[in-house]
This record gives sequence, structure tokens and C-alpha cells, in this order.
Amino acid sequence: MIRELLTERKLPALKCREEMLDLLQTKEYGILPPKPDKTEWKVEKNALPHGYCAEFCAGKGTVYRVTAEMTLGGKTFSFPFYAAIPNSEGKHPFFVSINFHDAVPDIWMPTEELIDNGFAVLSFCYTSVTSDNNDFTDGLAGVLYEDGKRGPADAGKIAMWAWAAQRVLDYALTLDALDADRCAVCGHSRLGKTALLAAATDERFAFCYSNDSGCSGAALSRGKNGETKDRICHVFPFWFCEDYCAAPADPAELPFDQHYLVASIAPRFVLVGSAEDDGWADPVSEFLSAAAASEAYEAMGLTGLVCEDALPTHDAFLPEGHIGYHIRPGSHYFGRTDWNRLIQFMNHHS
Ligand code: GTR
Repeated sequence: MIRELLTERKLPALKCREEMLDLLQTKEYGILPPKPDKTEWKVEKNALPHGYCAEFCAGKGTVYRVTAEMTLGGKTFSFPFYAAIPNSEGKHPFFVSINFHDAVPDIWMPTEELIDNGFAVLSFCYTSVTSDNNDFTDGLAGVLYEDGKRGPADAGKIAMWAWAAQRVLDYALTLDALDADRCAVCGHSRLGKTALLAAATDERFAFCYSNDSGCSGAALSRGKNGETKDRICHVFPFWFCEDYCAAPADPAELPFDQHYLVASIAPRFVLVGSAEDDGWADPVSEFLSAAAASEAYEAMGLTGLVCEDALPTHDAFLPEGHIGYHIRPGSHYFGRTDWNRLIQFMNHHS
């Protein structure tokens, strides 16, 4: 059944990782900015604004506010993030969380629960990097582009947020308390798209989690329900490179589809999360993309998605392969169930 559903989508065949990343960057998200020439980390311990540091996660964790101060092409750029690290002994697995908020803890990120499970979390607010709009003079965009003008294959906003997640990883890898072999980049919705791109283009991320990433994220564009390539380009052209939105509306005319993005993470682990009532993101297209990307893993002698020959429903969780998938009841949000699936997936493969 899954094979037939995939055949109907008429997907382009997978290519080698280098070629897929080249297509995705030059024709969809834009080319990621170069690494900074130099970075300094300004670290403040217990720097939460609300004065509850001593009680942070009931004394089980410590929070640091870090500012990444970088030199890039002769210009300077900085953005802040928070690192919440368990106080217990040993090396901790961790998440680089691309976040909609800059509050720590925040209602969408159960920091105490993550720390209780032995995980650290480094979180940054995406708009601290560059605004979520068409202003290419703002933040990192302003550092990269003269007068806010970019070329057709230059980075859009998603590529810039993905780059920032990689800078947070640069810092994480300097810490003895963190386990480089068990690091995940994660995000929800537009930031789920971002997490996939960050992991696809940076082999240091051992795990990736995209939650409800939908259109131009995990979901296949060919045959997709809900949001379409045409629609997303109309409303959010600045998320992508200019060439993506200048390309034909019909995704069948693109030389790639979104399974390239998932497949570019091979041989590393990726968990695709969907929500049953999230028709806009389209769980079936997210699942089929995971299934189609499996071929890249199989070519490496690994298992991709391990599933029955049926579409998963309700609260299915498929953690066995290098590509995992879960769907939960409910709509479009990143909640505790999703975080817990991610923890289970990482523990399963550690
Ligand atoms: C929607 C957009 C989706 C998704 C979502 C979000 O408006 O159409 O692709 O990214 O925003 O990020 O919340």
C-alpha cells in the first residue's frame, strides 16, 4: 500500500547527499551563510531575569545565558541563547531547540521534565537572529546583505535560523558536561523545517526532530494536501531563497521533493512528528516523505523507517529505524507528548 501511495506521488529519485543538498540550498532555502571567522562566548551563570535561579528546575539544573559574539566577513554579529544543564554527574544528551520564545523555562518547553530525564537544552529565540519577515536589513540578514538586497540563491530566513542552530552547537561542543554523540536539533512548524535543514547541512547533529513541519519541511510537496508550495511562497517568500518562489507553482516541476531533505540526514537519526488534526501540515505527506527517504538509509545498509504496510494513525509511534515517525491526537503545537517521543526515540537509539 505504501509503495502504491509513493508511486502515485511520482517523486524524483534520491541522489547522493551532496547533490541533494546543492539542490535544496540553491533552489529552495538558499545557501547557508559561511561559518564565522571568529566567535567568542559571553557566559552568564544564573542569569534568568525573574530571580528564580536558585530554584531553577528545583535545584536540579543550572541555567546560563550565553551570547555568541561573532566576526563574519569583517562585520560583527551576536545573538543570545539559554543553556539549561542538569547538575547531575556525567555527560548529558542535549537538544538545540530552535524556539519561538526567549523565555526560559517557557510553556512550550518542559525544561524541568527534560532535566529530570537527564537532558540538557540549549534554546534560542529565532527572531533574536533575524526577524520573521521580509526585512533583509535586520539582524544576521543585515550583516550578510548590503542594503538588504540578496541574490536569487542567497539564504532566506529559514537558512539563517538553521545557521544559528549550528552556532549554538559550536558552543555546546565546547562543554564537557554534554555528550556530542547524543545531540539533537529540534523545532516545530517553520522551526521544524529549520531543524531539518540544520541537521541536513551539519553532520555534527546526531539526531533531528521536526514536529509538524509540513509544507517545505518534512512533507512531500507533490500531491500534498493543505498548504501548498504556491501558497507558502505567496505568504512567506522570505523563508526561502528567491528562486524557490520564482519557480513554477506546480511542485511536479521542481527537480527535488522534500524527501531529499530527510534523506540528507542519513545515516544519522531523524524523527518526524505529525499531529492527527494538522491537515495544513498534512500528516500523510510527512509520513510518506519519511518512507521515501528510507532508501538512502537502506543504501547504507541501515534501516530507515520501520513500519507496517499501512498509514499510521492516532497515537502511532515508530521508533525502530534510523528514521522514526510519530503521530499524536490533536492539532498544530509542540507539546509534552512530542518532547517525550523525542526523548524515547533518543533513548531507544543510545
Ligand atoms: C503557517 C505556515 C506553516 C507553518 C506554520 C508555523 O502559517 O503556513 O507552513 O510553518 O505557519 O510555523 O507556525
